[in-house]
Amino acid sequence: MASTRMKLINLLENNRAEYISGQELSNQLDISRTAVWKHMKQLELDGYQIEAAPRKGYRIISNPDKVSQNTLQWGLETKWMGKHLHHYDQVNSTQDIGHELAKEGAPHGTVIVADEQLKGKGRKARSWHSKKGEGIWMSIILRPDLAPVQAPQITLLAATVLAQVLAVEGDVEPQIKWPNDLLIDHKKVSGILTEMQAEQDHIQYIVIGIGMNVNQDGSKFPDDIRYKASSLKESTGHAWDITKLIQKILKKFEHTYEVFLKEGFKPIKLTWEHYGYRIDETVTISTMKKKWKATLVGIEADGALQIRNEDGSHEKLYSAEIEW
Ligand code: BT5
Repeated sequence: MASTRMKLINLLENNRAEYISGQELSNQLDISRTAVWKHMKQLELDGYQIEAAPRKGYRIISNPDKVSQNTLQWGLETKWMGKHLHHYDQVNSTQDIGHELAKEGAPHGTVIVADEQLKGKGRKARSWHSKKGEGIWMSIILRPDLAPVQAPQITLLAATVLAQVLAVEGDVEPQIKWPNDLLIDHKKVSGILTEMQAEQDHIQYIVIGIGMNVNQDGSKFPDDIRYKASSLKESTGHAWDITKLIQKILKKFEHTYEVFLKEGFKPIKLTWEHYGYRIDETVTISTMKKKWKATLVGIEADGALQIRNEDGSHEKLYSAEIEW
């Protein structure tokens, strides 16, 4: 169904200037004219404006500005990432759907996107504010051939993907606050949540959740995060096409993942450190037990944060917060 619709969109896109008759579409797609008509109705529901002129045929007048499986997959320049893609108007959390699909055997690179999340999740049972149509609320299922201890590398990899997409597309200067926050001008624009199902020595699957604030005005954030949250629109002064941004993220993710498989974690580490927030600076760090000042040095291959304490000793941290 989806691939016939994709072919139909291609035919219509390639004939934008002219009409293409129902009979011709039916011949080219090898489906009945009634089936062509049904697909057209579906495209209209997806937000395509289609003109149907008697005796002439069909033509696309305008593309949708809303996100759907079709719009996401049309023009998606990837080999495997997002080839299985599920779009929902509203979900509790795309992470939950990711786990369900992964348990049912969904392949590596399956993507879940929602317009709105009612119970968006952050780490440690925190919540993630995900209002309708304002950002990217997406989960990706990966089946890496890795040991569970290497899973944090995938979070760090994802952070470099988002930083690079923001830098290139948004012409902004993003920074990655260890371990998983993307900041622009010291405010959080994006967060990553990595969850996995693993055996002792092997990852079965990872569901990597990406939340990115895109088109919010600052005043739309709830009071408790307004001072520390921002959106791409806030940083650049204009609204963004969410579909295109998702496509860019998926393409960059696929490429970076392939680099990681070929060359290991080193290139990812270098990119991460290039974007690292306050690297070589003294910051305040807090854990459950204490709060202290230290200099951020970089990251380790196992995802740990390297710090240098005021007495010159080096330390690896696996769980801590860097204060704002
Ligand atoms: C994260 O957690 O930053 C991970 C966020 C992952 C969200 C995605 S959306 C798609 C997928 N489905 C889900 O259900 N989740 C993933 P953490 O580092 O724990 O940060 C959470 C904290 O960020 C909250 O406690 C708030 O202080 C703040 N926060 C909540 N919503 C925010 C938003 N939209 N923008 C900026 N900060 C926010």
